[in-house]
Amino acid sequence: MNRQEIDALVKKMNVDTATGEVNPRVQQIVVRLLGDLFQAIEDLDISQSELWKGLEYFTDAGQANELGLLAAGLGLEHYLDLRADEADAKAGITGGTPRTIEGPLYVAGAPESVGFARMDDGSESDKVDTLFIEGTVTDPEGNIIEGAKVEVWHANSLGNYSFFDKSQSDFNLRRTILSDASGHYVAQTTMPVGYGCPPEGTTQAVLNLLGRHGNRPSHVHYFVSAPGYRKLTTQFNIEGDQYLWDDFAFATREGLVATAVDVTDEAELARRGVNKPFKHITFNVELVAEKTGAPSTEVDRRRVGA
Ligand code: MBD
Ligand code: FE
Repeated sequence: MNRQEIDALVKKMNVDTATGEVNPRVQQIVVRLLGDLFQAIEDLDISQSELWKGLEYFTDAGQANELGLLAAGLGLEHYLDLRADEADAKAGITGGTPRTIEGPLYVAGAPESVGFARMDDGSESDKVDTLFIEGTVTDPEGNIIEGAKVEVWHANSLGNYSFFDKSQSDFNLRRTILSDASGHYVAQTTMPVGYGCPPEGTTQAVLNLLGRHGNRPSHVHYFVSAPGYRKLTTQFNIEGDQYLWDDFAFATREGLVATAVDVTDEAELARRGVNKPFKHITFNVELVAEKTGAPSTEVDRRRVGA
């Protein structure tokens, strides 16, 4: 069939059959995606068995709760960032810390504090370097933003995230820090290790068939928000990781590479209240003022709240 015939067929089956109230946006999207799928079946001569394998794949991926991971791994989530950047540019919104993907592992409701938070529960203190992360939240002109909500989350020394990894304590390595009167936030935590897709999982299965790995570099996620400013979803990825520019989720971006500096100075250790050398990352955040008519930075997606 040609595209005209396919579109006519899709319409006959899914538009002309409507007897109840239609959601026009859903209809538009379903009709378009079905037409594109039928066309792909035609062009690639996709067999019945192949089609069922595909549907069974989505069943399995959904049951494994890996569809968010798949969206990251196939670059869908990064593509949406590129589109959001384009939309911002069109709306005249420039500057500020670059966005990058949320990923599938955020948990709402982390403990909140002002200025400082200890993020780790101490269970890995002997295995892994202590990391201090600090920065200032400002607008692009450098004006301090007090009371910005800085939500931070990252993986442990095995690349695993609390809640999804039930062996970790509740909200381990997840905190919400409000910037202090100087716009400053400080997090004391442990050095994250890059995430790897579950090797026997559904996402890795498709990556294997594409000849791809499923690894991320070491990174730390952020949601930063403040009244009157556009919500920022971002992360920094840490210099020196072998996957820094070979991230299976394509989240590393210019402006979002952080350097972990070794600190050994005794006076500095004492000041921080720690008894061994630590790593230090500076990650300043610039939020852009909200603008009426600008594309929304809120993404409505299902998120767990433990
Ligand atoms: C992660 O930690 C992550 O950030 C993404 C995008 C995908 C899988 C795991
Ligand atoms: Fe992550």
